[in-house]
Amino acid sequence: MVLRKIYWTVTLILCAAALWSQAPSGYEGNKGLGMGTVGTTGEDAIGIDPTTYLRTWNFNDLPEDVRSSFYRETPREDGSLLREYWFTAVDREIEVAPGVVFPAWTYNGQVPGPTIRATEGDLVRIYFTNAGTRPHTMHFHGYHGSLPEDFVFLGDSFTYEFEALPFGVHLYHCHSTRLTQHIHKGLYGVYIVDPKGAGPWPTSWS
Ligand SMILES: [Cu+2]
Repeated sequence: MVLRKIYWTVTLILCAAALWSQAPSGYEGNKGLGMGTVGTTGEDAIGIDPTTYLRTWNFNDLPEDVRSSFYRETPREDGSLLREYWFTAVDREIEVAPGVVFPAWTYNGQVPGPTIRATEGDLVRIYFTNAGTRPHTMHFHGYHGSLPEDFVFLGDSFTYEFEALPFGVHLYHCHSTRLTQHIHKGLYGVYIVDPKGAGPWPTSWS
């Protein structure tokens, strides 16, 4: 009986101490909960450097000889450009926090996928290969010529071609079902269409 009383007394004290230690006295962010920044993952872990990602479109972060394997532009008679892209869906484990690995499905090994940028009226052509483990697609918001349900099966390829319209910042993503699963696994990216006559694109932030 005495032992049982001691047991419950100690248990209550420990519970109270635990609650007290977590109570946000004079709230100071997450300090009271022992949380905060615990490290970094780095460029190699997640497939991209987030800062570089914000300044990158049409693979312009790559050396020219490497870039030409993923992107090519050709002038057209009407003054617009044909922009050609090479995209591959591939599974890849990415480290979303130190020691926390997420089995992602990616476009070209990165999440979000590479940013596509064109000017209103350009012709966009994308050679897409599915090297992943599920049927995938590329579906572009804005004008697009293909149907979302045109699944590209494992090992297959598909060419998307459409006029860049309307201008704006759009989304592209995989449209295979379950749609939410394919997007949350990492198959999405940015598709920018600049207005015609908007002038040269910036090359730096300064
Ligand atoms: Cu997919």
